[in-house]
Amino acid sequence: MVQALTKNSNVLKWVDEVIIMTNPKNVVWIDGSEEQLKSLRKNACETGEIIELNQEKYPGCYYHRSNPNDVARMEDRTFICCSKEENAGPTNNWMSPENAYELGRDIFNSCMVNRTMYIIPYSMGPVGSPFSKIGIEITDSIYVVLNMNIMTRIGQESLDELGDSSDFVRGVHSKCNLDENKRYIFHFPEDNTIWSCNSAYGGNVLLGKKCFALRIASYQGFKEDWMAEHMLILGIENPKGEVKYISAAFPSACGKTNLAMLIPPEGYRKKGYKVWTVGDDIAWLRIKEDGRLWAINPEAGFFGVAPGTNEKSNYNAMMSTKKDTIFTNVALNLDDNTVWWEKFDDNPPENALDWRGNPWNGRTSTEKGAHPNSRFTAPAKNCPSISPNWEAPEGVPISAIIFGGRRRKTAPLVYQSRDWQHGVFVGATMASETTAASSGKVGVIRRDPMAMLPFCGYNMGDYFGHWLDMGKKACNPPKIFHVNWFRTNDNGEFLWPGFGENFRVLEWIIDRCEDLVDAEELAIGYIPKVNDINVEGLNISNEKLESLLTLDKESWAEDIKSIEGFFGKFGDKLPKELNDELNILKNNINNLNN
Ligand code: OXD
Ligand code: MN
Repeated sequence: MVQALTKNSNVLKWVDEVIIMTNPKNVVWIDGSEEQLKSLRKNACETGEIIELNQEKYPGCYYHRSNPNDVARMEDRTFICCSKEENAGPTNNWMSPENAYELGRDIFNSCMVNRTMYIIPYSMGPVGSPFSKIGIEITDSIYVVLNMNIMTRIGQESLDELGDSSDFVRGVHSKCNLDENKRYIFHFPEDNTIWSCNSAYGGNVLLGKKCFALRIASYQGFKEDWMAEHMLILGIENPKGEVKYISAAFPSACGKTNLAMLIPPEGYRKKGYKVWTVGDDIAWLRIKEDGRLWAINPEAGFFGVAPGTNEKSNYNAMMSTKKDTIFTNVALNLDDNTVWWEKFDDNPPENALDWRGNPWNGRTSTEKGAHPNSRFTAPAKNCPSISPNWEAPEGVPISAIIFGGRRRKTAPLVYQSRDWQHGVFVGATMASETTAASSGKVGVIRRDPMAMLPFCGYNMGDYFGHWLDMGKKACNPPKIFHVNWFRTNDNGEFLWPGFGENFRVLEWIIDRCEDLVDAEELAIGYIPKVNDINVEGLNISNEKLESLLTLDKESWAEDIKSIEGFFGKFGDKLPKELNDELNILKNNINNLNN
């Protein structure tokens, strides 16, 4: 019998049940010690599960290739398994807990015979913070253990923090045999339980991340009066040394990691402005006695998309990956045993293996070297812009919430909601248009409320209600804004340069929060006066800036139709306040005269 790391009978009973179900050859409790991690890395290198990279250039870094059938989150295999279907709502796949447990038990049955089971205790959030929550993930994958070690705080400390409590999230993961037809990610919000089988891709198997910190936690927040959101958190320091914090929700692949690690334009840097990164993907928010919303980043690492990341587009992310990082599904340069991906630099390796492990020549091959969803798993503490407060147990106070999407025409560069209720409407109607690269069809709208469409663990109608409620409970809530970095002209060219220049928009947002700048009230909310966006040092014409801030009546009218269709799905679960806001918007747009 293996020595357990806890005497907590709730934990031990559950672990025993999983052992009986999966029947592993060995059981290993992960204590989080460097010694244990070292031996796991060695073991995984021996089996080929990971490859040690060039330790001079990439100390502590490893390379992993997943099965080509298993390279992304699978929304159609992801289920919310609560007792009543209506509580999962129209935007989630639902399965009854009975059916999901039965199906899961069938798949998990003896799936770890001849394998080692790893039991990973972990904390989402700094251990001991009043915001934090404990989870335990049982898995048969060393890759999962090593990634969880970067993305969360693993080991004995978390069990000590849990004590005798039964309040922990029970995660079971097995690669099984990576059978796509039996791949499921089941969430049981009523039981604090997650079961994931037949996948080894991060988003499906690092159960602390999307599964716990968003799907399960969003439901916990609904029950316990807090919020789990798909948001980055950053701090903006002005030359006086004052720091204001912003959290921002964007759909996947809209540049959250880039914004979280933004470097201000040179003119601002010279004056003493700085951006501090607190988190790049998830925020847990609570109301404190001061009536403000305070946020922590529950994660400890970045699980970032590699292609497109380079020293120009995101210097801080690149630096974060230079040590103790795991690279998944990128290209492997055989000359010096380092990594490469599209847009890494202008010098692709000629003697390489692509993400599938096939010989690949970056100069001549027409195929991509890295999978478009290839990833780096990097410790947050590596990031040069990491905030001194990123692990503050009390979190950071949020001044502004930003919602954003990828819209060609509809949304202006930035606008502010009239108040919290209107801001919730702005978040609830967030959307992104597909780009040619992602679907072959340009401009198809996917509505993605608060960027939580694939991550909300309960009925989104109730989720909107929870947002409205939190605004009523917080007497000093953040101001709510919407941004769109992706507006184009009639030739399809971007009007706004994006990246570090987005700081100019953040400055306007912070100034609005501090009542330092005026705005125009238009049909959709407050819009900057053209002269109030600082464009010093930026080569952009007034005409362009004006067109970034105009409203196009026709595309808003069309958007309203799409919102009506989307809201219709929620029936009487849609809070009345959101319909009221829709009616105000309709009226305002009708009265526009262009
Ligand atoms: C992510 C996502 O991986 O949102 O963060 O898909
Ligand atoms: Mn994300």
